[in-house]
Amino acid sequence: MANNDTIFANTIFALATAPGKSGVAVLRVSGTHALQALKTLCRLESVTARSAHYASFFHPATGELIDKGIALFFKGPHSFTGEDVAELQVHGGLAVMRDLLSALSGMKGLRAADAGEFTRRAFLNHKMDLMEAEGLADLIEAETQAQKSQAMRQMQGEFSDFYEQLRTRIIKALAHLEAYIDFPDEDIPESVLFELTSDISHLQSSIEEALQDERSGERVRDGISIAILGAPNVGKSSLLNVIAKRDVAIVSSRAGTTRDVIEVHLDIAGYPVVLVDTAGIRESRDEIEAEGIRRALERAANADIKLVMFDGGQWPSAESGSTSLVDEASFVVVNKCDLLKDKGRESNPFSGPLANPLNKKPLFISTSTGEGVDTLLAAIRQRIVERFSFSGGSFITRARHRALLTEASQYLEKSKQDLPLELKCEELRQAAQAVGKITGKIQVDDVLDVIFKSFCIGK
Ligand SMILES: Nc1nc2c(ncn2[C@@H]2O[C@H](COP(=O)(O)OP(=O)(O)OP(=O)(O)O)[C@@H](O)[C@H]2O)c(=O)[nH]1
Ligand SMILES: [Mg+2]
Repeated sequence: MANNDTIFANTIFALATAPGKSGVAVLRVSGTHALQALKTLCRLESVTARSAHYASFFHPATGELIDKGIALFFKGPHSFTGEDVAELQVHGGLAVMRDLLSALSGMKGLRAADAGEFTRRAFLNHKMDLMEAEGLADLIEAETQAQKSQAMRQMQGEFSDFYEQLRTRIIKALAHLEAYIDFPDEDIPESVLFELTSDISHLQSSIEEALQDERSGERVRDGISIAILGAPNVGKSSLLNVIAKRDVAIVSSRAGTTRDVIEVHLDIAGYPVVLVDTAGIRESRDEIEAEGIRRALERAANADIKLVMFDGGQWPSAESGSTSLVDEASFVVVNKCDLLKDKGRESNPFSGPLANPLNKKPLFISTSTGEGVDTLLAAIRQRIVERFSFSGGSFITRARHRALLTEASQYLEKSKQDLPLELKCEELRQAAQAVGKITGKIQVDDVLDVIFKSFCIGK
């Protein structure tokens, strides 16, 4: 049972490296008792900050030598959390780790850290803002190049600058307006209100511009979804397997083989991609297949890119259920081009202004011979880079940022209405608060738990 010491302990400790066997593991201790803990463990009289000490670590209860390693001390506020921090670099053995953790947990004022607690303290001690903390979490999660570079930019405060400038501009407008609050309305020069409305409109345009980013920041973070769609038996699962380079989905000559949504995670041009194979779309009385088709259509609606597939053996005849799925976000893919009839490549049911205003050019492939697959992949790669790599980058990487920015824009809109000055000011204040919540400049206790719980323990 936790005693009072544990409950009120303000010094936290955790393994900062991944649990398991490793050459070196790092344990981190943060809080007012960090220095004392280090001295006790290493039996040192004094410890120099920011110097590496080659030390022996002893269990205070048993006196047993646990390990030899490096001890480091960072005096607050010049540390990651802003508090006194001790870092122990030891051998990454399971028994070493268990003994060290047991030694630390037996010390007065120390307790095991919660998930994300080190970063939370860094935020509370103003070492980083909320945007930067989220960037750090994303950096740890990053698997692809695009994810890494976006997370780095966010972690280094590039995105925070955008939001802070926005907030400062709103506050300036607010201050300007507040200066007139004690004036009777008729004494305020027309030009002041006119200038203010124009400033607010400029602010709104900056926000709208940021919102119109094709959700590229969120896509980079969460993955771009590509759905393979089409009638049964056209070779959707075969294409998934070819692109994934392994037998993920069952392929058979029986129509209606795939019933569920099958996902494969890939890295295309540095972007995280979720490639989705779906059930063939047709009228079906079979309850399970019908559910599969419903899920396929749902995926189609949410996909960033659609690969709408047709059977080369039938081409240029094309199933209407599939043709209706072709839109701006689609590629028309004709599979089984090894079975194409003479002149099949010249026929295009999608050409002509009436047949299809999008005038999609089909890509001919054969998952059996491999023909055209590289060309299709190159086309997908190009589309991803075109759509998701904004030169300036997106400032929005989570739904939270988008919702608050949208909210800010709505408050700005209201502030332009014909309202008493006090109410206009209130709308502007709310707009500034919404933007402030993005970087955490405005206290946001309710979201802190959600954000920091998603970190791993030790970060
Ligand atoms: N000749 C030829 N046959 C192919 C090609 N690609 C796939 N097939 C065959 O077409 C059949 C159907 O392939 P699948 O990949 O299971 O088709 P699917 O679209 O996933 O089918 P459902 O899951 O039923 O919707 C299998 O017998 C494949 O071997 C191709 O390029 N050429
Ligand atoms: Mg299939």
